[in-house]
Amino acid sequence: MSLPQNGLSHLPMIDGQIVTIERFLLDSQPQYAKGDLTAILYDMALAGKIISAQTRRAGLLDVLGLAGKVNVQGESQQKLDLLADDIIVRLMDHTGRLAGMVTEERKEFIRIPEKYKKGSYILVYDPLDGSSNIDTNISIGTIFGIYRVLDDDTPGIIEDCLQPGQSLVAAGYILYGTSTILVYSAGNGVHSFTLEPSLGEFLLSQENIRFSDKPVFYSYNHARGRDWDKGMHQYANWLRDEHTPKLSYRYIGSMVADFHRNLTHGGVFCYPATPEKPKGKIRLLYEAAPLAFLAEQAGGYGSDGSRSLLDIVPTDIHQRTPVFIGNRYLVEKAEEFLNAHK
Ligand code: AFP
Repeated sequence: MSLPQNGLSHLPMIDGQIVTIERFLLDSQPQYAKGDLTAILYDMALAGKIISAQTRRAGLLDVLGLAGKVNVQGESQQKLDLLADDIIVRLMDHTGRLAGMVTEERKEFIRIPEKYKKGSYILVYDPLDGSSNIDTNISIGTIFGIYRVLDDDTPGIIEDCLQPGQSLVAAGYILYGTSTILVYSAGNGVHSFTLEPSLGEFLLSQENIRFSDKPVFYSYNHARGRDWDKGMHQYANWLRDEHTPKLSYRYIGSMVADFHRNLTHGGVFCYPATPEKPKGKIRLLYEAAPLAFLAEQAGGYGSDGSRSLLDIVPTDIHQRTPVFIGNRYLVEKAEEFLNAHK
């Protein structure tokens, strides 16, 4: 990103040009495309703006704290989770571009109401990842993935969502941190946009993001270490004691924020299996697979410890998976340690 000198230094620019997300998406659209995918991505940017505005005011409005409900994962739903979920459904269900949705916050596959046209895409999302951090003003984010339906002529069905990450046509996240950033890939590199709050516009801030080949960070919940198997212990020891140059340890507890930091500086995020949680904690469809898609697009890799996260064919829309994601060689090293102690 070049630094302009003419009083516009608060605006992200690429080679001196200010590029809005709308312009970037339209320019990136293949000539043969109808524009539906572009429109869904643009709608997600709008959802991100609305959710960002709500999170920024969360301390002022009555939206902090628990909503008194428990979601399908058995976790307490925060008010902001429900609000973010509602915003996305209200923005998306009537556009004629989707055939259905899956969200962390609802047990069932969301069908498009019959009164609206059915589209050719499926949206899967976690409206607010890291929501247990909301009350303490820590970064949280929306993660999403977009699939094509299996059959354009039938109404959206649950099987449309049970596709492996390899079939994702696009994925991304919106991180509500010190600034609001949208990161996405439609299979042609990973690009990030920063929300300029006074304009309400996402402006291109980085094109073709790649994992640094000199990673800096590793991230996992160390407190879960007493439950790890030998392979994970040895991998954690290797990260701490043997990797050169020395890595730093950082763990936020919002995977999307941990992922973003590691994408920016290089590193690895792990949420391994334990006897108590043999499938780990992270959800495959709307957390792990979209981030693994982005990782691969940025030259990295996402694994469940023995195979690519993108190769797993979901059997349940809310299934969980162990996650190792980040720089390819760090993730492959995890696979090596875990497989040696199976
Ligand atoms: P919440 O959305 O319930 O806060 O969970 C966040 C998350 O799925 C992921 O974003 C974190 O990395 C992970 O859980 C944190 O879990 P631990 O508290 O077990 O480390």
